[in-house]
Amino acid sequence: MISADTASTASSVAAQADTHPFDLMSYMYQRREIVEAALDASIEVVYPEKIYEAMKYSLMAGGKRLRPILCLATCELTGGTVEMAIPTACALEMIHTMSLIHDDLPAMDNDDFRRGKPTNHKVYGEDIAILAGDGLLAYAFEYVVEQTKGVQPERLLKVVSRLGRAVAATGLVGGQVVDLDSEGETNITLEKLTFIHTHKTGALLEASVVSGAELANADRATLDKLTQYARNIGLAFQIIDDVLDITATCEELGKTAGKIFTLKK
Ligand code: GRG
Repeated sequence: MISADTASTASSVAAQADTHPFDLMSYMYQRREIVEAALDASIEVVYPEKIYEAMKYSLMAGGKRLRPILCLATCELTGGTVEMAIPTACALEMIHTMSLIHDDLPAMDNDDFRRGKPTNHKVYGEDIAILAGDGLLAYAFEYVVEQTKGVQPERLLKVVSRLGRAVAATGLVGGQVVDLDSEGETNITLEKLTFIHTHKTGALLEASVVSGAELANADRATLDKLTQYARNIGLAFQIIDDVLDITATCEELGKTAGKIFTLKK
């Protein structure tokens, strides 16, 4: 059941769409600008400068900002505001960025380029890159709790718990472990591949979509529908990511292309 609030938001969105067709590209562009400014302001470079610079280097290195935009979008869609969701949106990007820093390390994917720039460990060394990832992960949780305003405390707790679940062995970490274990496997099962995709990529996308609505106090039925939507876009996203890995150039991707073939020996 969709609540009266959600229904009235949906009908006012529909009414607006009649007179002003929704322009997805300009919505994404405008929200991306808001996210960029909030991320830039989120980290102050203080002593010991080296670690804050390393954290900021990867956080501000570009990227589509898909996860924060999804979080803002579902919050707005279900009757909330950008202000309510922006701390969670930034935290999602901090978590995503830390996972990229660690994924690029020699112990994992061993990549030299990310988002069109040298990877964190290439600039700051492996020790600082590990710590920059750790720093971003811990700060993401502090940031959500300290900066979120105008949200019911129990909803905020749900969001914090959801973020934790998306990052832990139940999410990104579990997906990465199975991915590492599968290196060199030429006959990977669909079940295993789906596990990797839904955990390594899908878990954080799902948290991004559902957290926005959670912050806006959406009802259970709306959260369930958004969860289903998020699972589908998570899989679609990963399929496109894998296709681009084969069809796009290093310049277009901003990272090493063809990793699927080079890693699976
Ligand atoms: C989270 C504690 C913790 C550890 C990290 C390394 C690791 C465990 C997990 C790997 C996660 C990973 C790198 C998943 C790949 C996700 C993916 C498809 C990234 C690309 O996302 P885009 O296209 O990138 O949104 P941009 O650069 O646009 O943000």
